[in-house]
Amino acid sequence: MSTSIHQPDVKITSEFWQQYRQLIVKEVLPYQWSVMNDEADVKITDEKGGTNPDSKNSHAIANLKIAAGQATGHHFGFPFQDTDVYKWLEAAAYSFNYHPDNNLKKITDNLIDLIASAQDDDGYLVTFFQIDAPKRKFKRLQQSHELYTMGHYIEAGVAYYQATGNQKALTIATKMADCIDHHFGAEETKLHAADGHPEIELALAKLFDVTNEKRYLNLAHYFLVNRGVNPEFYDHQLKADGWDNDIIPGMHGVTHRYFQVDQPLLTQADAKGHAVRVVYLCTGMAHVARLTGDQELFAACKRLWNSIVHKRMYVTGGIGSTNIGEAFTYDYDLPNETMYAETCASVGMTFFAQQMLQNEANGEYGDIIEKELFNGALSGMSLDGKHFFYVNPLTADPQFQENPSKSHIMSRRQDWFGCACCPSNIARLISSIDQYIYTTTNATILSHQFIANQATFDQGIEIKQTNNFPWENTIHYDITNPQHISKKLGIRIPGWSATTFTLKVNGQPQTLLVKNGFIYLSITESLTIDLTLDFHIHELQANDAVAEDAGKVALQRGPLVYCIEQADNLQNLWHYQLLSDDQTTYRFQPDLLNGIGTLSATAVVRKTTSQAVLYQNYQPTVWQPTTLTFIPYYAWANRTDGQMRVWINKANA
Ligand code: FUB
Ligand code: ZN
Repeated sequence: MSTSIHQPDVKITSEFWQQYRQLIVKEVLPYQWSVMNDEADVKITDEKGGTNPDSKNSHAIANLKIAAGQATGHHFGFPFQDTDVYKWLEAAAYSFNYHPDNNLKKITDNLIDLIASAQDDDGYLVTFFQIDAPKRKFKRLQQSHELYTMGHYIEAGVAYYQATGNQKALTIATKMADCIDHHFGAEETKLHAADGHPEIELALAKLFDVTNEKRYLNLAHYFLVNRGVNPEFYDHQLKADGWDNDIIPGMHGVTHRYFQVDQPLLTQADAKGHAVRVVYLCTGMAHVARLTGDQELFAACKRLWNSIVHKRMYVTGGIGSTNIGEAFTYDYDLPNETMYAETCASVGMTFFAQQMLQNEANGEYGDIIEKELFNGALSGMSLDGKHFFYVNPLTADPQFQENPSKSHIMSRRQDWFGCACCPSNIARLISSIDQYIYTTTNATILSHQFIANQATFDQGIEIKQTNNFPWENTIHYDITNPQHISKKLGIRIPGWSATTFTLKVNGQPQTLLVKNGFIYLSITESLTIDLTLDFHIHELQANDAVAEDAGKVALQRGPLVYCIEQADNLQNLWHYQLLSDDQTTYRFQPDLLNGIGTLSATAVVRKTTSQAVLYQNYQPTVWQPTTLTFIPYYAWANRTDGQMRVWINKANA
């Protein structure tokens, strides 16, 4: 069995990410805390379009106070409302690693006390059931989110304990895990199933990492290998609890496939059902596979990885092709107007990729971390840190609000959601980004993200990485290894730069073979490395099987996928067409959208006729020359409301 991976101490120096990490501590955390305490003047939006019935309050902290006996009343919100608080707490914990803050720490210490008071003596803590349905605990696992909710606390508790040493935070987590272990497992007297929403698996693996308590790892393993073995389990429970006596209205009718229980997880070939569930499940599975050495589990991870990344992922890293069930559909079905691409799904995909990389050195996992960090996940939050996307579309139009099958695609980020899973998820990812740059084993350090930093590893090895990524393509490393420890450094050569890069070691040009997406160098002696990546503007086309993108291209420079917005391009965006031999230039604009690199492309725009009729006889199109301005996808919807597109018509494409 392999032991847990020792994380280096990483200080982020990247200007791009420092801006975001300061935003987390200055705006995001205070804002989200005030929302969860019902102190912010916000509009709460239904993530599917429309308005939440209680459009002012989250009640997430109020629910904990009621469960703790510090207030009275009923539970409000989804049965997993507590998780908003836990993910926020986890984000705050990570922020202490780079921005210690006594005032925030008082708040979070008090929050730990509140959570401890809300926890039942046996370790159970899900405020919905404690307050309003104590007799139904663990009786409706298909939709109860009980293990999902406690799993999120366990993640937060581990992070908080690691950041602050607060023992109580960890004890709450171990009591929860003990409670779950008491009720679930292979023994006759226990429940033989896991939560409808995976999460507990990855949480128990993290808890094992910090406690070394084997029961937690065994339980996580049990949940994984047992998933889908008895698909009828949920149906039996639903019948016993009252078939349509739903906690989440209508959920009893949802298919097994949605929950990834229609067949044993270990035999599932395609990513199916609810996208966030799949990637949380895979994150736990990859972590447990590494910890246990279970190759069957790892093979299942790889199958699902390939299904997602090679057949079911948007060019931005978004996943989930339909809003019905927030789900995967079928291979190459990547509609741009009715898609989902939930922020949580991109965040979860980053978790999955990180775990895969800890199993094996393959640059593709690093490529996906990068794709999500700079595109699909990052677009979930506005530049002011107070507005969030639930859905991250590739085509948007304010008019979609008038069409119920598209109204989930918003062209403005929202203050908050009735189901507010995404805001704190993106917060915890950004505040922990230092954990996504290196992966270490005894013999090798993998440097897989080009996020400028200073890192200290075991035995005094230090790596200083300087760059102006994602805007500039030169990456400089200063490596010191004072004890001459025998070590290799693997540097990821991104897929978008695979054929064109140059490398110098101590100023001398080198030619190294790329092995599974990495080049390897010995760093037993201190040295400098200069890597220059390919920052040509790539025009990407989708696989022929993607009907939606036929005749279109998407632009990418370095890790950034670009889009066009009406703020820069005034006509309806479907009227633009890139020339077959378009010339595209790049310019950094320090005063635009906190400083971004824009692209200008030679294009044509359709000369529209003022048609009085809906249809008329065909007339050849008259094209007028124009320039199309592109901005990085993550920065869209931060100016005036309007249309946005990633895939652009291309002449002769
Ligand atoms: O079910 C809990 C969370 O709510 C999911 O992870 C999100 O997709 C949203 O459905
Ligand atoms: Zn979400």
